Amino acid sequence: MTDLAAVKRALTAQRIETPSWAYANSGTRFKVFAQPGVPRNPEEKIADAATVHQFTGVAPVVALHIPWDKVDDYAALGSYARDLGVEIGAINTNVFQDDDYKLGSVTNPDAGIRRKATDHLLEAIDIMGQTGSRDLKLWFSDGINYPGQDDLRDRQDRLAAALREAYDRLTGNQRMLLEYKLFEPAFYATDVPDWGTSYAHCLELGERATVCIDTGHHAPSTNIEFIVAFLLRQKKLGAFDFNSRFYADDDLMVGAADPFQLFRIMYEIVRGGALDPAYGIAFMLDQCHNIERKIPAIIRSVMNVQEATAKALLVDREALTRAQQAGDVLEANAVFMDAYNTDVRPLLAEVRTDAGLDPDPMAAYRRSGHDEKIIAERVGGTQAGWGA
Ligand code: PSV
Ligand code: MN
Repeated sequence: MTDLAAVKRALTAQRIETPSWAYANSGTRFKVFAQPGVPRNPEEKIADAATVHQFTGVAPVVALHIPWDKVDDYAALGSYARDLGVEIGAINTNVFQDDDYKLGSVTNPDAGIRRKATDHLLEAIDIMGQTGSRDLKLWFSDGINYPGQDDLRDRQDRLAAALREAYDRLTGNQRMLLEYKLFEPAFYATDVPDWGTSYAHCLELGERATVCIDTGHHAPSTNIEFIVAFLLRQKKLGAFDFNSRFYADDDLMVGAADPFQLFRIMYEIVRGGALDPAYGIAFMLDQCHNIERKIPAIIRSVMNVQEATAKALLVDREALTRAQQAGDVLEANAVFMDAYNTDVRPLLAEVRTDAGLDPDPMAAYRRSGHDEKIIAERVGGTQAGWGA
């Protein structure tokens, strides 16, 4: 039997981190469609994150991307965020948008460019000190397009050296999250293509280094929940970048393309005792809203994660274990699917009402007139955008 009060407590305590860049204009390599009301600076992105938190109650952290969110005074940005009721979360580094990085950043054959890229990682750690952020999030676009273009193994050595330098700079509760991605922008070989590569580097670095799973960064049909279970067992899972994909790294709303996969992932989180924020996993979104309104898309994404989590919490673990141990394949699968097929929306509505929130965040946002307000207010200036 599932303890409903415990399920509600877990859902109330859940924390989801939203990405500053998801509030900005974004697009594909073919076109960025500008939207009215889009933030013009990091403060307005943080204000949008605070709005999402206001309607959902479970998104009190916003991740920054440097230099997209570059400001003169990060401590002031941190207190601005806190005044709005949110904290600054992971500091994401960007060593993929400078001409120098054409042949790579920390794995570039040129030592001067490697130095520049590594210095950016160190700069991000300094920023973490000022914002009070715990997590340094690293994703490298590094890789090669043609066989023979560079030495695969030397590139691993260069990567390890840069990671070591950054790792040794971490203090206090600071951690390093190493994200992997199968391909893109490099097409033939990527220097951190998969969880195994990330895991091996993290293992070599030490306990502050853990893997970040971006759900969009795998080959089709990859069993992501297996990776979750494996890394949790090794205490090497540090974060998610949630989003969904149909084809490649689509960055669509999490839970939109494959809600069943999200449920399976969240089940492994619950099974591994890793849902509690005290466990230390950062449940981040990494999405782009190219054609839909951004704030409600992020509210919807947060709700999708909540729904998958609620279903995962409803799995009758005792009945599941009994069926598994009896080798009752169909019963075990039925127990699992019963939870997935439960309509958890009334339960989540109750959780929200208990927390003093509107039970329907999408409708509440629509009614609030906030979208119209930011469209009217945010005129003039330069809209923030992916890559700017
Ligand atoms: C790369 O595709 C990635 O997932 C990394 O997390 C980047 O920092 C982010 O997207 C930028 O949008
Ligand atoms: Mn990502």
